[in-house]
Formats: sequence, structure tokens, C-alpha cells
Amino acid sequence: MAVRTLSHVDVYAGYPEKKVTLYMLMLGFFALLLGTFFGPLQALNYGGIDAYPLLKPLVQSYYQGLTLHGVLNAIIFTQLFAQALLVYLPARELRMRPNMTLAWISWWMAFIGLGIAAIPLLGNAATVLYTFYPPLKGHWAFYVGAAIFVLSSYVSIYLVLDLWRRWKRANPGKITPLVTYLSLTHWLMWFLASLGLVVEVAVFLIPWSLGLIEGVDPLLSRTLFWYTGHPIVYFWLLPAYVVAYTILPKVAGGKLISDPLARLAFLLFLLFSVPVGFHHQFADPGISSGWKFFHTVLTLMVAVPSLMTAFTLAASLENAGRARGGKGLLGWIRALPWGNPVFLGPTLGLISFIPGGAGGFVNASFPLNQVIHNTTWIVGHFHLQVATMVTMSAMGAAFFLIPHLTRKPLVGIGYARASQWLWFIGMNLMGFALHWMGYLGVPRRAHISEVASQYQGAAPFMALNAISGVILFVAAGFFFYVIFATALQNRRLPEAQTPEIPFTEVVSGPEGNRVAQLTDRVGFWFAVAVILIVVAYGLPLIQMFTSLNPVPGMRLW
Ligand code: HEM
Ligand SMILES: [Cu+2]
Repeated sequence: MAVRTLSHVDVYAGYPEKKVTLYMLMLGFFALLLGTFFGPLQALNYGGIDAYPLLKPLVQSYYQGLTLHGVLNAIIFTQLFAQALLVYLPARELRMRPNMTLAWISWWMAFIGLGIAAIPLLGNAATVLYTFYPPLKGHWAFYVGAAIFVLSSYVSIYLVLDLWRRWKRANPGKITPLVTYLSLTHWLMWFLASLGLVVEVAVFLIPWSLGLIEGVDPLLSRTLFWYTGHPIVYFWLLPAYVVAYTILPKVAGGKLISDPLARLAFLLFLLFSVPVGFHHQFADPGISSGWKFFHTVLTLMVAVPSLMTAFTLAASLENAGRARGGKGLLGWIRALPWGNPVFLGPTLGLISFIPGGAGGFVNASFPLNQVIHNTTWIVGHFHLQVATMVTMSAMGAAFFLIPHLTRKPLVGIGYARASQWLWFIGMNLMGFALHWMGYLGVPRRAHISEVASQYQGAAPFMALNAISGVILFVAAGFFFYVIFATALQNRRLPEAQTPEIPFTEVVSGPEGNRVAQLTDRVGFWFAVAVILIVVAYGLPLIQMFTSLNPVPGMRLW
């Protein structure tokens, strides 16, 4: 491979959007690096081993570590990955440049917001976990930093809307290209979804933490939080789906089976992601069971696009395996490119998504939820989703995106491969153990290594947890070595050898397809989504806003 050293100027001269994308991506992985560091310590805690005293005086308590873990991984990393991928891919697909001034403004807002929030987090002044439920009261800088960080995503929303509008003007009557359509629906969904968090933080938590108002209403705050807190999981998930629909089939050596099905799945996410948050509040008094039931029904609607995705992707992978010469009922599976880390990440993530999704039905079911509420079951569930499916898709994407953006060839492909297998094995073991422990009643968010003898019935699963923590520590080490060694090396490929984005082709396209045409009426569907939200949340929110029960804040750490 011809490799030489080039200056930065040469690399980004023709494509300034590559540089801002790289900065978004690497900032996101840096957050993941710090956040993930605590994961194995938490897994050891749930194995009865307390490693936190080793971190003193840097980290004061288990709960400070847990807050850093949740915030950096689930809020910071996920948003930055979406901002990197789902602005850059549509721009590449449409062959258009996003507004570069705004693109940099979004990066700086994310960076500054993160910096402001980091001070109280690292200083143990905002150990409120990533859900920051009032009346737990963190330092105002945490809420202000988080708000600036989240608002940076609004700039990304605008960037993609602007790309799309410019393209539509230049191509009247044509159907939006697939990657752009999926990105656009993702950002519109996030715009609707994020409003709860924005109101909670801007109207209540910031004034409260600054001492401008005396108290906040815990029920209203929790409701606003979960208004965003459920669809935020789709905000994390849909970038992974974009990889799975529009990149993975090509990497596997085949084609996407159906473009209109992909559009329809994303449209259903736009409609049904938001009006469902009460399923996180089954145990909250103050919301009638009628509304909880209504949200449960809408929650189960999300199974439709999820199962459509499972079917379309499995069929696309079979198409790829057969195109590679795989024969028989299962021979196509063997024929897939299991040695390619770009393939491994999203594919192993998707496999983990099957038990993860099945567990979601238990969470969403009113009576079963009572058994596993606030136990480690929930932690097991969402690690198979966000920490496996979403994170592994991002890892797989990094393996092609960093070389594409920088022209630096991937370093340590063996480590890259091993990182994906180990992450998959570690997360599935941990997911299994945490589910089972939750079923036995072990609480989540608990420093249980201090009282491990209380949980002797769960001992075998606790041991499994500790083992998976060690496996995941090694997996993370391999992964971060690969991406940082790749990004920080001096070697670059010549321009002619720039690795391309592996956009997939499709078997059945959108041309002349009625469903695809209907889904393209984005403004109409956006209005339908708004109506659904008003129906599901209007009355309960009016009730809560008109009967506030403000309480003062507390600091429990
Ligand atoms: C080395 C990998 C990881 C390990 C071993 C790990 C382990 C754990 C454990 C055991 C908990 C439960 C702590 C408790 O309830 O007291 C936890 C919580 C959590 N993890 Fe991870 N995790 C890892 C990576 C990730 C990743 C990549 C994400 C997201 C992208 C993530 C998101 C979360 C979130 C949101 C929580 C909940 C925090 C809270 O309850 O406030 N984790 N993790
Ligand atoms: Cu939910």
C-alpha cells in the first residue's frame, strides 16, 4: 500500500466538512473512552468487588463514577456520533456541502457545553446520575453545560433540513435519496423528542439551581424528562439503523432488499417514538392508569418498525451471503465477511439486539414491569441496546469513517476484530447476568459490593458480572487503541486511494413506489407526529402544570 505523509491542508482543502465530522466523531469517542472506563468498575461492584477506593481522591464515590458513566456514554457520546454521522452522510450522498460556519458552531457549542458540565461532574458537585431526577440538585453549571450541549444538536437539525431543502429545490418532484431521508426523519424526531428536556432544564432546573425559584415539582420534572428519555433511545438507535440499512449490506457483499421498507420504518419511528414516555413512570403516582395504558399501547407500536428492520436486514444479509457463494439453509451465514471489523460491529450488535428487544416487551408490560422495575434487569436490557447495538455500530462505522475522513489507513486490524468479538461476548454475558440478577430482585444504582453478603442467592451471576467486566475492559482497550492509533498516526494514503463510504445499492428502489412517495411528504407526517404527541401528553401535562407541588432541592452525596 502506498502511504506517504501529507500536511493537513491538503487533506481537507477540497472537503472542509470532513474535518468538522472528524472532530465531532473523535470528541464523541473521547467521551466514550472516559465514560467506559467506569463500566468495568461497576460490573465488578455487581460482582461483589469494590474497586472504587483505588480512585480516591479523584473520584469520590461509586455514584460519582456512575454519573460520569451515564452522562458521558449515553448523552455525550451518542449525540456526538449522531451529529458526526447523520450530517456527513447526507452531505456525501447529495454531493452538497453543509453550511460550514454553522457546522463549526455546532462543534464549538458541543465542546464548550461539555467543558462547562464537566467541571461540576468531575468536582463531585453534580452527582445526580444521568437522569438528574429532582429533588436531587446539582450545581447550576451542570445544567447550563448540558443545555448548551443539547442545543448544539439543534444546529445539526438545521444543517440537514437546509441540505434537504436545497436539494429539493434543485430536484423538484424527485424522491429524497435514502440516506438523506433516514437522517432527516431522525433529526425531526429528535426535534420533537428533545423539547421535554429543554423545557425541564431551561424553565425549571436552571432557575432552581441558581436559586431564582424555590422548588420544582418532581412529578412534572420526571414527566418532562421521560418525554425525552424514551425517544432519546431511538435518537441513539437510528444512527445505528442508518449504518445497518445503508452501509452494512454493501460491506457484507450484497444489496439492501427494500428501500421503501427502510423509509417506512423510519417514518413509523418519527410517529411513535415520542408519545410513550409514561411507560417509564408505571410506578409514579400522579398519572392515572388510563394514560399509562394508552402510552403502553403506543409503545408496542414501535415493535412494528423494529420487526420490519429485523426482517429487511436479515434478508439483505442472506442476499449478501448467497452472492458470496454461500449455499443451503445456513451456508450463507458462513459466507459472510466475518473477518472484516466494519461488518462485525453492526452485525454482532444486531444479533445482541434480538434478546435486548425481547426484554423490552417485559419492561413495557404493565404487570411484568412491577417485577423488574429499578432492578439490574433494566441495566441488562439497555446495555444490549445502547451499549451493544448502538455502540458497536458506531465502532464499526469508525473503522471505515476515520480512514475515509483522514486518508489514514486502519491500524491493527487484528485488534479491531478482537475488540468486536470481545465486546460482543462481554456484553452478552453481562446482559444475561444482569437480567437474571434483576429477576432475583437485585437493585440497580446500588453500591452493593459494600453489602454483597445480602445477595448470596445471586452469587453465580455476580461472578459472571465480574468476569464480563474484565472482558469488556480488554475489549475497550483494543478498540480505543485502534481508533486513536489510526487517527494520530502520520501516514496518509494518496488522494486517489481515499477509501470510499460503502453506500449500499438496493434490490427494490423507491422509483414508482407508492409507499416511498407517500413517506416523502415529510411536512404532513411531521404534523401527524405533533398531533399524536398532543393527544398523548396534552391533558396530563396541563393537569401537572396547573397543580404544581414544588419541593426544595437536596444533595445526598
Ligand atoms: C465496558 C463497558 C461497560 C460496562 C462493563 C458497563 C457496565 C455497567 C453497569 C454494571 C451499570 C450499572 C450500574 C448501576 O446500576 O449501579 C451500568 C450503567 C449504565 N451504563 Fe454501562 N457499561 C459499559 C458500557 C456502556 C456504554 C457503551 C453505554 C452507552 C453508550 C453505557 C450506558 C450506561 C448507562 C446509561 C447506565 C445507567 C447509569 C445510571 O443508572 O445512572 N454503558 N453500566
Ligand atoms: Cu422507554
